[in-house]
Amino acid sequence: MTELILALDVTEKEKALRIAEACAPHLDAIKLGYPLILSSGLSIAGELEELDKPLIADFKVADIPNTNRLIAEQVFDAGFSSIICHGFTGADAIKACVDVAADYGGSCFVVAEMSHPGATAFFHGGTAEKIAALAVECGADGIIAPATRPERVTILREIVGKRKILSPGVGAQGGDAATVAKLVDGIIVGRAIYEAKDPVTAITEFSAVRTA
Ligand code: O7M
Repeated sequence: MTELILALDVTEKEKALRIAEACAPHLDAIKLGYPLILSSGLSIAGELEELDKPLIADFKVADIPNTNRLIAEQVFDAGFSSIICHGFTGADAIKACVDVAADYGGSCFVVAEMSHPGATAFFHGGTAEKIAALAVECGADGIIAPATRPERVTILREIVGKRKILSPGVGAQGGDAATVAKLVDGIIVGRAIYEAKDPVTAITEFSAVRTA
């Protein structure tokens, strides 16, 4: 079974709440990031809590350990159950997020490799592999790896073993849901759902991965 995570990058609060509520029965978690939180405020997390779905904070935290800790505390205090941080900042910075997540009984995921074309400039050549290994070493719950490059996901799986892989890049970025779902623990889908004429019909199609 693969989880279906909705990337709710909708900058209009009422629309975001409407889509989240309508799609909730078909998803396993909702990922919120800068687009929605900068437009609606962190309190949107509290408003989504009544849907009773795990909320993932995608701030791709990438600072010194103390600042990472302060950010992570705000995130979990706001009601999120997971935080996503970057890994290139090193073990101590990752650990700061992992430790706060553990204090709150939450999870921490580390970006190992990104999905867009330009990501290859810095993530390839061994860097993504190193970040994935560091994520394991730091006790992170899993990594983020690109649905646009299933062959890379397979390589990173070798490194992280049973830790979770969450994978964005399905749909709008060209990744194929069924192919990637076989390799990962969760697929992250945004525009292909929230920009669809009927988001519920769209998410229902993706939700096949939850039972496959
Ligand atoms: O399906 P999309 O392309 O509309 O949205 C994908 C979401 O995943 C969107 O919220 C991106 O910010 C995010 N994402 C990527 O697309 N690629 C990455 O490499 C990493 C992420 C991500 O979620 O990082 C945690």
